[in-house]
Amino acid sequence: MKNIRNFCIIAHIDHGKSTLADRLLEYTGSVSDREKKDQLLDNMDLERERGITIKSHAIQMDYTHNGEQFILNLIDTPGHVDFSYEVSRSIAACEGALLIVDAAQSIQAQTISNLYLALENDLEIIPILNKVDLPSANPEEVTDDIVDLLGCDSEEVIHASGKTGFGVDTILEAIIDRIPAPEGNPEAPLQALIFDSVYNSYRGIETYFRVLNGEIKKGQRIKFMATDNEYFADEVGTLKLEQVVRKSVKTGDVGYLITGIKTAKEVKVGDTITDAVNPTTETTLYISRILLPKRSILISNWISWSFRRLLARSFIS
Ligand SMILES: Nc1nc2c(ncn2[C@@H]2O[C@H](COP(=O)(O)OP(=O)(O)OP(=O)(O)O)[C@@H](O)[C@H]2O)c(=O)[nH]1
Ligand SMILES: [Mg+2]
Repeated sequence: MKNIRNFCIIAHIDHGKSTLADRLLEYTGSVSDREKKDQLLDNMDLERERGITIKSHAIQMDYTHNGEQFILNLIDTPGHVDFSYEVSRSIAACEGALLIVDAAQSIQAQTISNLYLALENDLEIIPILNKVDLPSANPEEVTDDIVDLLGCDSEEVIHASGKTGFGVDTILEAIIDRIPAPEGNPEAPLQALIFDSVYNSYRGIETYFRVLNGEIKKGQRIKFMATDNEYFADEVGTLKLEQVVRKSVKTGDVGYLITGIKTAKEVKVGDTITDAVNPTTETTLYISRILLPKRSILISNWISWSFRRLLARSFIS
């Protein structure tokens, strides 16, 4: 468990989340040359047609760092405001977030609102100044904006380009060093958080979850706590580019579950999966844990940043 990192990628629309995810997948050898294509995780027809992310997409990468094996679970999220609910669910399954900011466009509305969601869930934030290859990039000024917003040091802001792959090694190192490993008790009764689900016409609903305590095993009799419905775990596994069937998915990890459920209503995002015979006594309080102190620091940083920007602009004009 100490070698697992769960993180999401958040940003304003088009700041380059899915493209940077491509580079992370390539660098870690998670895609073969044959499988490579732009914005690989945008696998819905509509996403590919429009070049935007609509659903969150989870994928697992294996990565060796200083001779140690790590499992990195990445969740790419949509940047468009209409999909913020998607983002909030993904955030709840992670310990850290890559906050991407376009070096030409700087901080925008969804940068801030997605950052709020991440801070409310107490995620470790890794700020990334992306698209530094652009001729219109303004790295110094935008780094200052990020520093002002987060109250971090400028050295913590990683300069990167999803186009050229610059900075990807530094990002992976930061994921391992700065994002905490998941906590949880592998011996406790199963407690897993549902963060997403998709409908598959052959297999019924695929439920995506993050195991908080215990483990979920193939063939286990499980219960969804909010609906009180019981099912058999017909298949469990982890999420590589293709799903990988496993005998069990353990504490701290992210995976999928197939139970033969056909109606989407039965799977509620935010619900807890537990063992039917030996249920957990914990309830998941993941969605929207409000950490007021952090939020107020952020708001005051934001106000001072906007104010300084306004002053700078009036000087220029
Ligand atoms: N020059 C340059 N272009 C980039 C870079 N990263 C992404 N782009 C381009 O920016 C556009 C948006 O990239 P995406 O990766 O789809 O952005 P996104 O943040 O995933 O977008 P949404 O999921 O729709 O919010 C695409 O045309 C990319 O080719 C970069 O580092 N440099
Ligand atoms: Mg995207």
